[in-house]
Amino acid sequence: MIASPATRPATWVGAAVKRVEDPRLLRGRGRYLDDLELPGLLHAAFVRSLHAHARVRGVETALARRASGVAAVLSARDLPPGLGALTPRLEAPEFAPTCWPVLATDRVRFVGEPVAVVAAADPYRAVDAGELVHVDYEPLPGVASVEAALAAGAPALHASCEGNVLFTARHAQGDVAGAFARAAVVLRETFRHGRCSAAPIETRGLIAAWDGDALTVWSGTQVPQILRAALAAALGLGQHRVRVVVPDTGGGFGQKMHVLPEDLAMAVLARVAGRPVKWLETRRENLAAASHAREQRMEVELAADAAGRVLALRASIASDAGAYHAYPVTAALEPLGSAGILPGPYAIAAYAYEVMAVATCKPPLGAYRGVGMAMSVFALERLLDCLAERLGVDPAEVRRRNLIPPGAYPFESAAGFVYDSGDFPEMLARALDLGAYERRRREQAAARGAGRLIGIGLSCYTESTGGGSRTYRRRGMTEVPGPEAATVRMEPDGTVRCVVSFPSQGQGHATTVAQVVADALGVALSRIAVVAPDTAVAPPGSGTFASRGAVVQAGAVARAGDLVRQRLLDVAAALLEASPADLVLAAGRVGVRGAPARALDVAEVAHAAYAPPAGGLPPGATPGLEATAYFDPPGPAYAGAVHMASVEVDAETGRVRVLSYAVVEDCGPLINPVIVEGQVHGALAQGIGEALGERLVYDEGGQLLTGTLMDYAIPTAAGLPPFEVGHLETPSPITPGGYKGMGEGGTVGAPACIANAVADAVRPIGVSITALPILSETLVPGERLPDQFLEPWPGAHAEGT
Ligand code: MCN
Ligand code: SMO
Repeated sequence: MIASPATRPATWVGAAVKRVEDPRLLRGRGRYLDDLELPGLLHAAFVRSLHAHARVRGVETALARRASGVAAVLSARDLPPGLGALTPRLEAPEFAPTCWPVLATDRVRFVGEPVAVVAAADPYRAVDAGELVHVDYEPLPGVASVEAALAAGAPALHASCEGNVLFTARHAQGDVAGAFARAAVVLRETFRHGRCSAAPIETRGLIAAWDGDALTVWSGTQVPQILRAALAAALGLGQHRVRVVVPDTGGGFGQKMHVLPEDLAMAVLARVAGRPVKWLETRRENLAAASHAREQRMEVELAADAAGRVLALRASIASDAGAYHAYPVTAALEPLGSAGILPGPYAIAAYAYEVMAVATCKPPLGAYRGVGMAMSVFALERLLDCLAERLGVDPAEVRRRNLIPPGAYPFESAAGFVYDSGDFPEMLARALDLGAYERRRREQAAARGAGRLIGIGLSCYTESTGGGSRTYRRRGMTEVPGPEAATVRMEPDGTVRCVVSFPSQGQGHATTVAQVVADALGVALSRIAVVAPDTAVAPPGSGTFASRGAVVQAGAVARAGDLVRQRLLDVAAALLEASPADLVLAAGRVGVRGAPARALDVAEVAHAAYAPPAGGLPPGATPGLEATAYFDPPGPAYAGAVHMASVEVDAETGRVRVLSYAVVEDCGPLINPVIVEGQVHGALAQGIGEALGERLVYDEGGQLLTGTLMDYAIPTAAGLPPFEVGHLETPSPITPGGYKGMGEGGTVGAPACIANAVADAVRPIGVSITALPILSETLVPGERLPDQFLEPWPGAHAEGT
């Protein structure tokens, strides 16, 4: 049942409250970046590299400067001499930094890299003038793939990194060699994942405006404080002179947690133009030049005993990381994330991995929902199905034999991570039940008899969520702070304003934050406004990523709420002539326990807190009802889920139709079940898209062939099955309220689940699945299969500039 915000459930946390942001957003009254207007606003367009790899011999901007309506044109030589470049760091022994200039200086390393930028009176004139910028390129041999980048004699992309290797790391735990020596079954497979894009519906963009020496930017960033710090550092300004305002945002999905060269270039452009400037990425720019995700090769070996118990894993992982480290996550993010989570929710004693991030002439890999994890869940869950087949046991049974028993937590994985909580055997049982596994297996057998290719897939995963400073320092990340913060103020009329350090890109924080505050202050949701982050008023934090919102809400927001509650009770105690310990605060009223007549509306108490009564405030109390609290999430807390899907593959065309999808997830207690289910649905849609269609394809010249949403196939609601979602709540013992994150979960588990279902469907016709996305043409035997992954492009790109 959905409660309307006007009626108060027993507690707000846990109630299936409708999202308070939706009436505004669904009626088209949201204010996104492109809705913002400023007096004298100019519009920017970037001139981008046409080449995958080239020397830049010169950039001629004179013609563009003279074009109609043009206010400013910048190339690298017009940038202030001291302007910093983007050089994210990682404190790790085998990390080679890259320096990504704000506008290309002497070299470009991928198609789409920013070379110059124009500010003009409208976006069309900006683009037209951009075409008048002449860039003199000397094409160089490109580096199209990990194989090409590592080959002897490959062109070196950065002087700072030998052999194009940006990062390596390795780990070994337990008796890996012994386990492989005594194993009854050893499986080996190489899995691949293509490139994909977070493809938020609202592309990236930014407005920059100067007032004297102070810069304000509006951006749908996930990380306002990190963006502010990067702008301040690059421009040599104090952080107090840089303000980042986050308007309504139409999705980020990880892509908006990066600071990219355009962000810095815009600040300089507005300064030079002497007027505010807006830049909004086109879809083509977003697909071609914003961060990409996933592209990886993973070789995995699995050792198991005769009963199908996995004894050990060995993995070798190579990410095709693109041309530069993305700020602030670096190219270590994807391969290290994959390696760390590979053992999943299974009791596997021994594990060794080596990882590598390799520079190629493509946009940098960055964060995308399910980062790192989606790939390793795909690899391990595919191998478990292969193990089941080899031993002739049911795939569900193989998982049952390996899942961590609920009594074994805290459990140290063979990757060295401590999982805090979970009950995967129970989750598996519930998912099989919810997805009607037994019945669907019977139906599958009957359908196969009739020649239909029906398959059932499972995936189980555990997911690292809610990290704080310890998590990021352990990984060597220096630019991600860790803590979050919230300021809660009860206004003189008893309404509440809450400002948080972490923005929402669609996760519904205005609702879930308000639910937490409502419980702390005993007032209805309708009295609470959660204000979008603006670094001028929001306390410093880190940002929204790594599914840390729920953990942080319970930490920072509830703490600030409790501090205000304490002040409120102190003032009420003075007014009611009672001890604070004898007061009850609920349903917007403060009363004396056992004396129902002696009660005040919180508005009366709040008024007194700001306009002290004749008798004054209680001794020691100061006016006002406001508190700021900081919270460093203790995480990671390990959430998880079990997915079950059934699919049908068309034997003639290879087209895959997803017939059913069931998920049982565990993010601890739910703050808001409506929001959690919405998050699961959205994440599943992205995961299914990742499995079945989304693929950035490059040609031999390093040109992107899939630069529109006609070619880059994101899923639509019409192509998706109904989703059934169940919950198991094993509270985390390490987070406030026991919450664990879940915003990425569906995307972590869906590619593997769909891959297993498709593999199960096409097994009778001898097709195996080892690569994502799964292309229909690879499912039809006898067809010549297209090369799913790039061959290195041969050399200098012949086309003129
Ligand atoms: N929640 C809850 N109870 C829990 C756990 C979560 O009610 N036990 C709620 C939270 O309060 C929050 C939502 O579910 O409103 C997601 O919470 P959480 O898992 O903590 O994730 P974050 O809020 O930190 O959001 C980040 C996460 C990530 S990393 C990506 S990527 C992603 C995602 O959220 N990007 C999104 N979901 C997205 N959804 C939308 N619409 N747009 C994006 O860009
Ligand atoms: S990819 Mo999510 O922003 O961690």
